[in-house]
Amino acid sequence: MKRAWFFPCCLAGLSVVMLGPLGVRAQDQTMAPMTEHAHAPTVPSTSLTLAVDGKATTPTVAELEAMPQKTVTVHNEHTKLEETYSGVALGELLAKYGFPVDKTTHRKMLRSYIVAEGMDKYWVLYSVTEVEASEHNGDVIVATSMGGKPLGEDGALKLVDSGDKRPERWVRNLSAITVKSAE
Ligand SMILES: Nc1nc2c(c(=O)[nH]1)N[C@H]1C(S)=C(S)[C@@H](COP(=O)(O)O)O[C@H]1N2
Ligand SMILES: [Mo]
Repeated sequence: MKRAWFFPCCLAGLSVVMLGPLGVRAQDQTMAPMTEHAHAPTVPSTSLTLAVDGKATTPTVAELEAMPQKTVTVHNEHTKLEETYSGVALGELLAKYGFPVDKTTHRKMLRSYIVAEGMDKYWVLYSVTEVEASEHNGDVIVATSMGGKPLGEDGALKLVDSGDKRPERWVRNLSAITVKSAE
């Protein structure tokens, strides 16, 4: 008798655990009014244009994946899920493609900023100091996978940061990173 009880309960419990988050997300997409959170149909990113002081390079996704990888687990306050992303630290990317931080550029780092833009032209700002591992506690990475899998509708590249309480500065379908100096 006990066994007959156990299995149906187990299944019911499991489906709540598994369908719960999906249910929330599905409702979000169909019933929520069109806000800035909403996923508009978008063109997936396939490459990244990185411009430092007006000089642009276009590292391929394969080149990004060949660099040292960083994995971060973050709480997505929007989906209420823990998400594990892997990719390259943005600080390392800047170091390799035009903004190495050393004694000669340290002051410039303090006064420089990053515009990170998606295919849909959504864009956000970070300071260069915020993406430097030697300066800041949070990690900012250009992710190429989540949970060991490709990013799907989030494109080839997604900017993710572990320091923000909300995912508003995460950029899906990341397509361009521009570094500028405020001085
Ligand atoms: N490319 C792109 N990235 C974006 C947005 C967007 O409109 N376009 N919205 C942002 C906002 S406001 C939020 S809250 C999160 C939500 O993303 P998620 O639904 O994928 O968790 O994505 C952020 N990244
Ligand atoms: Mo948002």
